[in-house]
Amino acid sequence: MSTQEIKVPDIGGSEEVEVIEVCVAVGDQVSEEQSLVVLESDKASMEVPSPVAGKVISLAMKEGDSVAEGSVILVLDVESDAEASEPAAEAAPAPVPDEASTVEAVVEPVSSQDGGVSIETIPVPDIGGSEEVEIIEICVTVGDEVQEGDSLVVLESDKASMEVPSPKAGKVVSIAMKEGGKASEGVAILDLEVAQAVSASVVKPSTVPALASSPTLALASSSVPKIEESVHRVKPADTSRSSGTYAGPAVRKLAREFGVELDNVQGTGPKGRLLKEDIQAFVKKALSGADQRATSGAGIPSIPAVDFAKFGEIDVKPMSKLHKVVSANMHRSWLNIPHVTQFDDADITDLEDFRAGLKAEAERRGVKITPLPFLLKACANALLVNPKFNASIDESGENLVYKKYVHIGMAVDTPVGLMVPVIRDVDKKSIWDLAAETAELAAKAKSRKLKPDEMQGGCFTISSLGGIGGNGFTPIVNAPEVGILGVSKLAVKPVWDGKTFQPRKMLPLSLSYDHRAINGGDAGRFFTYLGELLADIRKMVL
Ligand code: CAO
Repeated sequence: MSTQEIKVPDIGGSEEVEVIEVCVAVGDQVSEEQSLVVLESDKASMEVPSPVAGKVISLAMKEGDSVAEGSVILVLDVESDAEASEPAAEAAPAPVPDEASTVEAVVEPVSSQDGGVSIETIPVPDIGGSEEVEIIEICVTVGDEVQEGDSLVVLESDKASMEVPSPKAGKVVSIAMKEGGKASEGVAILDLEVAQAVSASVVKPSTVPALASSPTLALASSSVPKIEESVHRVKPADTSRSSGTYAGPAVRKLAREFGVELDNVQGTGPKGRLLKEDIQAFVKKALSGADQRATSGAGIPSIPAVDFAKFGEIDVKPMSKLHKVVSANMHRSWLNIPHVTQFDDADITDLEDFRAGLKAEAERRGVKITPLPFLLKACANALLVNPKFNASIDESGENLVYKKYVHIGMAVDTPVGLMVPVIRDVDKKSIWDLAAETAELAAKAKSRKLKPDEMQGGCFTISSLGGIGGNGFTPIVNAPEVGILGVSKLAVKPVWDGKTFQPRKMLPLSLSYDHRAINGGDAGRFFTYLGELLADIRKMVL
């Protein structure tokens, strides 16, 4: 092992500068010119690039330290890079894989041909752009045999919790994560010993003998961890990123001057990088009051703390991350949106007869057909006819965005909290398709297998408590949508037909809407039209 101390270079005469960011961690493989730390003096911020490639074996500074020219930043093992680059020379250069297939390309050349098996590092796949998500559960232990599709870990981001399935079958040889830690796309989860046949298709036959005779492979056969570390390892994230945000020093400095949290700003530069303009726009919006986060709840007196234990036995349990996110979203929607809720009963007697008549075919097709697919279809139809409901107010608060697609969210009650998967292009799908898709998405939500993109892009939401009970409720609009339909439990009620009371199957509906985007007349028309469609579903095909 040959080591090299990397020191703070000439920093333009500044005596003491502050370390504002350490861009690498022990174990990272860094390339030449990759930023190691960000320093900041009174006059400037600067990134210190690595003069050589190598592996970080120790760090000599931490954020907040005051350092000067010549201070040791870190120690690099400069040989480990050479080891790594040998087999990697054959690999596709994929710094941070975007997809599982890319990951295979990174893993490809390091398959050890030992005893007909290879060791493969399984990285965190695309998790919808979330960074630094919490590892809430490790589902396997070393020695476990896993099948393709078996859950390896459960991750929980601000938006969702998700299980990461194994892309292939194999035996767990080591686990690189621990519960409570953080993970991002591309970070190693664990190492799998997989049958050689699996990798045979990705390792070029000509590559294998060459590797087998190389000194590096000799090491691989006797020391698997060394090999995976030097070759399987996924390159660390962009060095200008900390806490999930890409930004250069000048942008960070500007943000600090304004007291702006970088994580709250949406980057518009390449790869979502934050630009000075993004910080300026954020500050401008906050000052003008257009940023809802800055104004929500202002002036609302807080609820006083109560010592509940004074009144009897209690049990305090932390809310799941999902619960906290849902709770914050509800609060934000409730505070920001002037809600109005209208109520009506839809006569679905004929729809219910029709649905009952589909029972045999539903059984044949293996799907359960509840009123929900009909409600989705009727809402899609009503959204197309009443485009004000298929719109959002944009972030400036000055424009309405009308959507030409009809994606509808469906509230699903799960053991860990409320989730809202989104069914795309509802207007283009058949009742059978919708029945199958709602069942599939509800099952995925309940087993925490929804992907973040399956919960995005909704135009309108249906919250159906019909299977549970109740005769009415006031749903909260799922911002930035402007409408939500609450569905309660069907009841047979006497309805006057002009001569006599008839027993009719009446479905209690409640429609909440954002009164900034929709006025009562719009809502009345939407609701009446929806009721007519449900009363006579033949109208949906007109
Ligand atoms: N009135 C009477 N019965 C109804 C009904 C209604 N409005 N809607 C559904 N049902 C019946 C179904 O036909 C089914 O009957 P069978 O078991 O006899 O076939 C039963 O109730 C259960 O239906 P389901 O709930 O399994 O299926 P669904 O398609 O109606 O709903 C889903 C699916 C995912 C929306 C539902 O399971 C769910 O999670 N609902 C809760 C949504 C929620 O929490 N909303 C509140 C959000 S705000 O906190």
